[in-house]
Amino acid sequence: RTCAILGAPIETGASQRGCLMGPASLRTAEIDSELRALGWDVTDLGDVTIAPVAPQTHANPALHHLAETSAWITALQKAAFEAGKTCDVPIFLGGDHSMAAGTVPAMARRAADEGRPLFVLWLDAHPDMHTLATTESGNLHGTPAAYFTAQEDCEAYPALGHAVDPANICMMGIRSVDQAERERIKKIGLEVHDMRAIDETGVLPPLQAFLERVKAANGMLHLSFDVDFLDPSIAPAVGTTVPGGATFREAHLIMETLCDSGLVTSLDLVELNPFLDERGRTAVLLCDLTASLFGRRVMDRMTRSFG
Ligand code: DIR
Ligand code: MN
Ligand code: MN
Ligand code: MN
Repeated sequence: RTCAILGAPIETGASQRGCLMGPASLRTAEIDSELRALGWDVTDLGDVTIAPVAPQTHANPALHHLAETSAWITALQKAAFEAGKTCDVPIFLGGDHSMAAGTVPAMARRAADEGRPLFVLWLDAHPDMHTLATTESGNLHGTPAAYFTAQEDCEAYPALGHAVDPANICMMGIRSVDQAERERIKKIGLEVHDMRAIDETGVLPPLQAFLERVKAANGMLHLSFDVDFLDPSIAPAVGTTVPGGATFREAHLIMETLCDSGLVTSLDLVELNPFLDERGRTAVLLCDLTASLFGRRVMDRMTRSFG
């Protein structure tokens, strides 16, 4: 089976700089050779770039870097769609989470071309469900899920070709939600398994129920993995750490279960900020989690340790 790696060095959506280095850091952690060792045919497509853009104003004066982020979204919708044509499973290396406003609609288009629905598993501390009108921080990495589900007040972004049905989204690990996001989640009936729910049931029951739905619908499945899904004690290299995140084994168990399902058809690895890391440990952990998703088993190889 084949996968392609596409770097998305975008950091204009985040509150602090550094995500630009995410793709380089994941390559330094040898994400490609780890996947090749598991039998995958891996092509590295390099990094997406954008041309310089003029600033753009908006009715919400809090917004940061709207024009630049929009340019990234346009470039990524195209590049991610092209990447998806070249392989079974494209892997998008971020970059802050605003890149999902490019990759997810691209994967929705890819699924539509096959006459299949796209499902999205969103692993994150945050639902990223702000519109351009409701974000108070103005950090656009808080907006991609509202954009690709075609919520209102995202008109200043590039036109959305292929939306995702909110009924096809499952969010897990959520533990930091703003009031406007809470109201929107309720209004559209989004499936959110917050950390309290994970504490109570573990990760498997909600994950398996979701995978059953994907399978029954013959869906394609995009995994959008935000580093801050993980507990900061194991994944410090992210600008928006929130205490009480997923443990090492919860995260690996999700990846192993997804691997067994055979349902994942694309992947975002987002919000890695190597500037905040301890000796590359977060990049290495992300590579090891990706390896679990692509077939590595506990008994086959020890994961790399840091201490
Ligand atoms: C917060 C934080 N909801 C905001 N969002 C983050 O700024 O809109 N998303 N960190 O990843
Ligand atoms: Mn800024
Ligand atoms: Mn996020
Ligand atoms: Mn987050």
